[in-house]
Amino acid sequence: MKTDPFTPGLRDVVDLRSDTVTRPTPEMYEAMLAAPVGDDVLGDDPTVLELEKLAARMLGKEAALFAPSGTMANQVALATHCAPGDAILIEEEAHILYYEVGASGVIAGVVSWTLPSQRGAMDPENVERHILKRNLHTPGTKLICIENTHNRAGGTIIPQASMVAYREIAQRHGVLVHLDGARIFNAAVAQGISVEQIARNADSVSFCLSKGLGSPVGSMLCGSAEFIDRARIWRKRFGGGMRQSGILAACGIVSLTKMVDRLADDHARAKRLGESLGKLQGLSVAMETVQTNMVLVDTEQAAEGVVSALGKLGVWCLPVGARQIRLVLHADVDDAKVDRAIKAFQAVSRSA
Ligand code: TLP
Repeated sequence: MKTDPFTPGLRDVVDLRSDTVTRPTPEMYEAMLAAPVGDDVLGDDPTVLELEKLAARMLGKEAALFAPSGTMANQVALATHCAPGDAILIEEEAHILYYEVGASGVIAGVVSWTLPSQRGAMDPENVERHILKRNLHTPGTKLICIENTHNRAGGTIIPQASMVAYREIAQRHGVLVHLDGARIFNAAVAQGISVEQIARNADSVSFCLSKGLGSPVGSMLCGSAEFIDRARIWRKRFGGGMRQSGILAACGIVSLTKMVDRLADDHARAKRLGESLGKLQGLSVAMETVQTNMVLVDTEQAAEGVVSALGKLGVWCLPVGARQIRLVLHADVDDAKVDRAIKAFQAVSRSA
């Protein structure tokens, strides 16, 4: 059986564009081959059911739903919790706002009330101040959205004290909390706590199997059994009901049972990479933001030019601002590739 998932010639590329780029592990290929499957829309794919049970148990929720993407899991959550015209409170650079092409307005029809943050963490007092009671004039706040770790802040962790504060505020005002926990396992591993300790502060949690956990496709939405029953209808409405999706869920089970602890390696490599790059001419790295598997590199030169020069040296990354580049560590980037990335940055910074 052929299990090399790399396009010929591209195995040696140092791909730091995202942790979404990981190829399936040999164990995932074996799991796919061996997976019993059924029809998940009809509710009888045993591998999907097993994955959903496992995810719910790990997150400390009653139930879970397998979704094709993190975007769909988030948007299904919004549509399930909210009615059109409801307000959500959300951090101003959240993925739900920045990278989901306006879906919250188009699909759930919610009004997004945005708040500033410090490294992704909104000030709880400010959150409380902005909860609106619905009246003739204003939309009512239905949901507080949190992102942990926070992507655009550089993979930063939302402090547990803030997570607890958001939950308490929500309970006081009768609103709900949705956590975009695409990288909740990075947050847990970096803090040495369980995902359940983070997830208990939210009514619903989405997380991705296809990022640091290495699956080719898939995300989970977790919450109460009643919430997941309603979310399943929304997933169907989105066209997200899949059939023999046990093939994909089999990889998700490998992700949750075998790929969690290794996230610590990505975090250590991110620190090493950030420290080395911060010393180079024309580059700087705010190391206090390097908390998990991402490094935001500030460049004196236009980021686009630096990214294209690195690309010619076989190091791929993405600009996230006019003078900022994001590097993401993951299972397909080992120590040797980190060394190659550092060398490529050295070469580019010398020639600038
Ligand atoms: N993030 C991707 C891009 O969309 C930016 C990346 O490369 O980081 N929540 C968060 C916090 C995310 O970072 C992402 C993906 C998602 C949701 C959406 O997941 P997918 O890509 O599966 O829809």
